[in-house]
Amino acid sequence: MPMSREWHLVARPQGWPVPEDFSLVSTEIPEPGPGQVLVRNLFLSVDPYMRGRMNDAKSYAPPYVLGEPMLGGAVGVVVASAADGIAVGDHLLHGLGWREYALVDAAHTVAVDRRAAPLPAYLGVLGMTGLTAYAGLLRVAGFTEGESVFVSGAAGAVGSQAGQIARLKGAARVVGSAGSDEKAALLVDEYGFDAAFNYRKGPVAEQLRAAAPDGIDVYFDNVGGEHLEAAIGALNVHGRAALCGAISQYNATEPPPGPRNLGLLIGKRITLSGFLVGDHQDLRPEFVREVGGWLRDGRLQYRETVVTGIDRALDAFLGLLRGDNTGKMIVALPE
Ligand code: NAP
Ligand code: FER
Repeated sequence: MPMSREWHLVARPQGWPVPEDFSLVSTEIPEPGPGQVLVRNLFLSVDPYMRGRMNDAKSYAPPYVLGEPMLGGAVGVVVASAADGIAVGDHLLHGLGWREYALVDAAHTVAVDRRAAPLPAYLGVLGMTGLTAYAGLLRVAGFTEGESVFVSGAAGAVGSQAGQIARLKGAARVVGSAGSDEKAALLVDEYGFDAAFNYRKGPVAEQLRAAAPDGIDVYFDNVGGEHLEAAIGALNVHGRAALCGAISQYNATEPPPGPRNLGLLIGKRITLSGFLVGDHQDLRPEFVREVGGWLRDGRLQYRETVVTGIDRALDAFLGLLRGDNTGKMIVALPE
């Protein structure tokens, strides 16, 4: 009998997750009940926020349950349907990733069109990470034409898109940071950033000052910690920071020290705004229209790092936390 494999969390990671915290489990493939569809997953998303859901801590998303399959974005093809309006062969976006076959309530799926875009794009550039970049830069930070922008995590899915949106919307200067010389070069050569640096090569504050000598008006923060402190130092009067993520702290076992220069917010009238993409779904139609247009015109570039095989999904997730990816990290499950 064909079986479905799925990744379970079996122990809560302390610090960096290790393979022993997870288990790849085989289960029988279920039949859809009324209103349900059975989806053969084709592409899984692994995302930094999943690290937070591995902790037993109250947060915006509930913790993963020990001994049960983990959750996450996925795109797949319907192989059996007991739901009105959904047919075998349809492609759907849904939230039951980390597994080969998903039994999903039709109400919790979104149809995707693979002729309009390659399927993994619905997890990245036209999906959750893309909307995060769009909403964070344009709505949360309130970026306007002629401003200077600094993006951390800039070679990743969200960051590479945030920086390019700033450029396409008329930024005076776009600066990015990333974790290798190759990634920094990519930001300038392929994504059109004005300057970029490798944060591993020296203090962020110094490298940022050299890259943005006239300061910055907007900071898109994917990293937190030293990056946030450096950005507060570089922000101009009335500057804004959109706090998107703090990946430098996701595996910390002690609370990290906050930026030591929060006093600067007062005189510079700086605003720091945390946000969740889920609160900005109303922007989706506008986001898809505008980003879809840039993709068709070749004005927006994106990369994906694709890891193949359900048995390698955990490697993909751990690699994401280490920075093995350039652009969106995707797990492909070929048919
Ligand atoms: P990503 O940037 O594609 O991948 C994560 C990247 O983080 C890695 O490639 C790595 O790149 C970098 N990184 C790892 N450890 C780091 C450290 N100590 N210091 C600096 N960089 C480090 O992931 P993503 O999905 O686009 O997410 C980016 C950020 O946005 C994350 O913080 C995520 O939690 C957040 N996010 C927030 C929302 C929201 O609604 N608020 C939505 C989506 C994502 P390097 O090689 O450059 O180190
Ligand atoms: C992330 C991906 C998604 C993240 C947050 C979200 C902070 C938010 C999702 C939501 O709006 O529910 O990596 O990190």
